[in-house]
Amino acid sequence: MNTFLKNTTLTIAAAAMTVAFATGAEAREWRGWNIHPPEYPVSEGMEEFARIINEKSGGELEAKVYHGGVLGDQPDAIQQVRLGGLDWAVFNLGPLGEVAPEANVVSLPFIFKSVDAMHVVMDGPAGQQIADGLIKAGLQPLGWYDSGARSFYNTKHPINTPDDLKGLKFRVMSNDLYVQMVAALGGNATPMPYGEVYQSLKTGVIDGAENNYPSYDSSGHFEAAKFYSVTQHLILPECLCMNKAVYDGLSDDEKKIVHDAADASVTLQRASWAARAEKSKEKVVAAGIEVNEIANKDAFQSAMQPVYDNFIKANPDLAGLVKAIQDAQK
Ligand code: GTR
Repeated sequence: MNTFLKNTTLTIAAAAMTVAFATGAEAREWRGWNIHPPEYPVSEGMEEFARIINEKSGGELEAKVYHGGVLGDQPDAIQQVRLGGLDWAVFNLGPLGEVAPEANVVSLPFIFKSVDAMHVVMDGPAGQQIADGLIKAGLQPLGWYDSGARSFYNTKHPINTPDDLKGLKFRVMSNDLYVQMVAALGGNATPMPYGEVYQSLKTGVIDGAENNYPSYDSSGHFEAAKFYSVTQHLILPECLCMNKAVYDGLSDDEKKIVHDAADASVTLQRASWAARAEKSKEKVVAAGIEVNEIANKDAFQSAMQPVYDNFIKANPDLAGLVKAIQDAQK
């Protein structure tokens, strides 16, 4: 057995033991990973999830959230929750695409026409297929959180056409699709942990990045990169999920508590997201950020054809899912 498989097997065995422990008399703390600071819609949703679980289980289950990425960066945390080193988290579907090809479909740029369309798709059969892919990867999805639309920002100039990306280096999340996406637009991309972006913008290691308004605001990136161009190339949901072995070890009553808590946290997170998106936009504009809307995104969209073609070539079995998502929005 190679070392990775051996370690994986050992970690899965350890996870199974902790399941037995969790279902026993003593409560075990479920360690929850969160990349965001406490004052953020994802964080509020996670706190609500933990609060309801702790309350409804009468102390039998104890979910806890560690904010601010203190338990590691996102790609590492995904592996930890898969293997049982951590119990639960909210992950962006972007980096999740690296472990579940089905989840990668939402990282095809411009696949969703709007946040509302994304909700409809994720709540239907396509969302179920994506959830099944995550389950195969050892993650039990419990609900989809909002994270709006991502747009490019940089330290140099507004982006109005793909040509404006030329010569600029952008940080992207850990997913090869994003490297291809930026290359297809004529720029350079480098995957980098979220926590390193601020400093890298300040020191000129990168010229830009891409994100929604709340993250652009809370990360302080707006202080370093003042040109925000509303490309809205990615609308990525986020997944409230837990280690599958821990979930499978729960009784039916406990599963019900977990799902009720997840549903309530999704409702709270989405409402909080909508309010925060407005507030963050106002805040960065008041801080002197130059925002430019892009009325016609055709040039950006048509440049994405090779990204779609490569994806289908590498994942022919997912062509149907891509088409189903497109058809559901016609
Ligand atoms: C945020 C997202 C995080 C993380 C971050 C990033 O919008 O909520 O989970 O993915 O973007 O760019 O790394």
